[in-house]
Amino acid sequence: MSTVNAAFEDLNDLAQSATAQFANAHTPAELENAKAQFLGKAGRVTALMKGLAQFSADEKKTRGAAINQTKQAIEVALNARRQALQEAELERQLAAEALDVTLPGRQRGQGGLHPISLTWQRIEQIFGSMGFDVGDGPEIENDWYNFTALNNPPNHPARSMQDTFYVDMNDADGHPYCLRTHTSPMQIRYAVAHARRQAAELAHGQMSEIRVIVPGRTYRVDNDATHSPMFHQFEGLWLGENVSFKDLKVTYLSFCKAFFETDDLILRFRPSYFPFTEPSAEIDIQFQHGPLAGKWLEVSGSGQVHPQVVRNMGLDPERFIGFAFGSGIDRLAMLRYGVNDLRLFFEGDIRFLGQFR
Ligand code: 2NL
Repeated sequence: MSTVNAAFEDLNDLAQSATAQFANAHTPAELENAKAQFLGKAGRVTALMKGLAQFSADEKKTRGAAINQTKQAIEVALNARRQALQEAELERQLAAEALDVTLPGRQRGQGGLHPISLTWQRIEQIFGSMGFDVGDGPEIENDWYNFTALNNPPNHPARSMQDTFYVDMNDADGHPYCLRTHTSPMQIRYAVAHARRQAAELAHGQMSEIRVIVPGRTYRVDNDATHSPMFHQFEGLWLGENVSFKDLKVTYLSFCKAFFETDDLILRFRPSYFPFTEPSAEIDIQFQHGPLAGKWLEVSGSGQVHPQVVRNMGLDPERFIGFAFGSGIDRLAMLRYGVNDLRLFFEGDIRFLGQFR
């Protein structure tokens, strides 16, 4: 075997072992290390080139050409491996960053009604089923509708600035307007309108009932865990020829049973005083089962509408008799949902509000 042939076989081995080492490299860094062993300054191909110096001009030519061929073959193998690693890396990245287009999209949060609104609607629905109309009117009232028509004496403490928010503007009688402290003034307005509409019928001895509830925002100077300066009330009014406390009891008990979704409920009247009713009574209820069982809970003020108030409505108290009541919507919502701090309703925290349906 000539030296030239022996050299060619060495070169063949060299190219093969380079290709094998490149295949063993699994990262660009490993591949660069492998490359340095063959093509680097101290690499094996470089060493062969340096070794040419000892040969004659002719041999330099043939050997040099053979080494160059080998070098090119190694470079081709190197580039092929580089590309393979790049493609593998790209594949890996694509797999890692892949979007699952079958995942559900980001939904907008589903809104819902405020627990006070839900309670308000529930009250309207239940009283509606018992034949009550719904009245709605101004939150800024004058002195007549908010106090005088309701038989409040001129110096009644409820009129004081400690209890009532006043507006910096006077009505026709020279009294300041105020934020209504209850929804009764709207019931007076409703009854007055009813009395006017019915005037013709009344002249012929006919009479139709007034049966209305007025839910709405009301305002008092008060602020603690059980009182908010703005709160929600609903008042009921039923006036007719023959409406009695018996009707009040049946109406309110039926309402409570529907509202709390239970028949295991008893109701009692407790004597009280309001300027606009006589006699007057607090309404207490007691659950017979469940977490509140056995406790009397005050849920409403009530009474037979005072004859002077009936007169102030433009109606004849000798013909119109009946009852009225006033209850807190917020308080009923607290009892129904088991909420112990009124302020939660007004803080607007979505984590709290989102719990009610
Ligand atoms: C209370 C007391 C009450 C009334 C409200 C009323 C309305 C008219 C005529 C007569 Cl138009 N009365 N409303 C009657 C008794 C009690 O509310 O402390 N509620 C939370």
